[in-house]
Amino acid sequence: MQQSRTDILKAYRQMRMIREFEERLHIENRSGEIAGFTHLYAGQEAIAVGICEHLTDRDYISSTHRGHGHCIAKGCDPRLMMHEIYGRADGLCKGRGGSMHIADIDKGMLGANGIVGGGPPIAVGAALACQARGDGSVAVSFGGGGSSNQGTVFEAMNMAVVLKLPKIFVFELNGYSEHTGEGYGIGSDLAGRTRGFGLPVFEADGFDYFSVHQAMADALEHVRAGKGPCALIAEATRYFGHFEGDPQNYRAKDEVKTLRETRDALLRFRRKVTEAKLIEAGELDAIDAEIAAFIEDCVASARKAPAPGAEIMLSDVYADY
Ligand SMILES: Cc1ncc(C[n+]2csc(CCOP(=O)(O)OP(=O)(O)O)c2C)c(N)n1
Repeated sequence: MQQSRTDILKAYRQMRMIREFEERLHIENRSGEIAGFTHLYAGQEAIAVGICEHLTDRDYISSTHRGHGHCIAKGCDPRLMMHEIYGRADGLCKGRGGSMHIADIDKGMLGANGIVGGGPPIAVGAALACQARGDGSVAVSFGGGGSSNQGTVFEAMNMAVVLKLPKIFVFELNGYSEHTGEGYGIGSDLAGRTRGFGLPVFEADGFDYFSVHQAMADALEHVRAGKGPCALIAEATRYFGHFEGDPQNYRAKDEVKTLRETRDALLRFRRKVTEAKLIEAGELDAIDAEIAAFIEDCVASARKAPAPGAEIMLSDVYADY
């Protein structure tokens, strides 16, 4: 653990923010006030935060349908995200994107994406821009195990290798793709498959922030040395259904309960930093309480905020140059 106290507290705050955001949305979804599908990221926090803690606004990420955690980790404002998910006019994307299409270009967050495998080609374009700028910036795509079966991802991996781009392909293996076990749906060893495309692979324990943080440091060293793209593969879990409302009949009884009790990323982080006497438990408790109150307030303000009027239907349809 070579990170400073400030870095460690920031990482914990980010992971707690994601967890609280998602746990609360899980409850709020039942109110019927949130339109569209919601896919929650709780359980995978260590991956988004372990990776994005290395990035600045000059670096880019592309995300997935399960994008809230990536957005928060990359610096999007959680209050504006909450307003967006409620479809409000003052949401991060003016209420037009909702859960699955949150983007914030100023933060280098190129967008969540309802198309499985849609993010990697976009991030390859961003990596080309990074390469042209030559300032050490990089592009990262996040994707689930299911996305690794998509032709778009194969093409993106090949293009990144051909152009030797500063691009990191992150695969988060949370056990399932919709309702199909990844062990069944991914027909070959993913690391081997990725290497077959010419990408070195860095592997991490996705339940452990420090493991992901180290793997990302190694991945960045590789791409910033001009050696071309690489992949980062991390195993994790999701605590909720594929989407909100998924009855999850395909999961073993008590599967999630056991994972929460034995492998939870936040509990593990807490244990590590308190046992190493880097941080006191009380400091983490204070962050938990502060974030709980903050999310409560975000939900309250989102519920009150006005919806966009019909006039916005015709604006922002085409880009102005
Ligand atoms: C091109 C395309 N095919 C199918 C779907 C339907 N779909 C939505 S999410 C999903 C599973 C994605 O699984 P994975 O990539 O492992 O991500 P996870 O949901 O586990 O985070 C599928 C098949 C889609 N949105 N886009």
